[in-house]
Amino acid sequence: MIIYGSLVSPFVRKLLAYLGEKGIDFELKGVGIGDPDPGFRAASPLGKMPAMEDDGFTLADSSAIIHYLEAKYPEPALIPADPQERGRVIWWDEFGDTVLAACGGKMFFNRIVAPKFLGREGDLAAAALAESEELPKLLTYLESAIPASGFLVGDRLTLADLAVASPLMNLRHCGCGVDAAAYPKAAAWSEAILSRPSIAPWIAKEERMMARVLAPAS
Ligand SMILES: N[C@@H](CCC(=O)N[C@@H](CS)C(=O)NCC(=O)O)C(=O)O
Repeated sequence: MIIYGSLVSPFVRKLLAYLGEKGIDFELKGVGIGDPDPGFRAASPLGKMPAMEDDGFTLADSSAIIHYLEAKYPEPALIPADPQERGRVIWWDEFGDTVLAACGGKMFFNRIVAPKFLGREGDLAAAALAESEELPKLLTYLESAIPASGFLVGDRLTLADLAVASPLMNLRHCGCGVDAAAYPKAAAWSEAILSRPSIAPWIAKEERMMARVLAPAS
């Protein structure tokens, strides 16, 4: 199976963590925004990452790919069968992919991707507004919703944990990771999820890449 994407995308990171937790073998083919790679373009009709090619079957969108893989490889289940738990997992996946990734994306894109990867100025006012107005509301909600189990749904890891922790990594790249003084439960939970062996080696690689990208020009 080939996964197309970049390590710094929250959607790609979520999928890589999922693949690691499931123990599914894959090859990561690195692509950037607007990449002309023919395999990527064939797998992703809108040119967005991640995309997948599995024995000739192509699919884009992190959640679509994960639902496909969950049906193909049911164990260990990361999308529970219990109706209420399943509903909650989909809620958190949606929360991570839409509001949280969009908020983090305003900071990550405008402060890092635009100037460092695309060679143009980002909208710094939009980034500042997202940090001061949007993010506190989302982290306050997350802080209030983390159960004593240490997992967002039930008493074990699910897609919910991967989907919400992944965009928080992009905030960390911007120097505004979860503040442990203000959000102690969210900070401890996200640290635990992002340290799991399924994703920690990818994060170490991405941090090395970001250190190079953000290093002052000599
Ligand atoms: N809902 C999609 C979102 C994918 C997405 O927006 N990926 C971004 C990178 S983080 C992208 O490829 N953007 C390029 C573009 O919009 O042209 C998913 O979960 O995979």
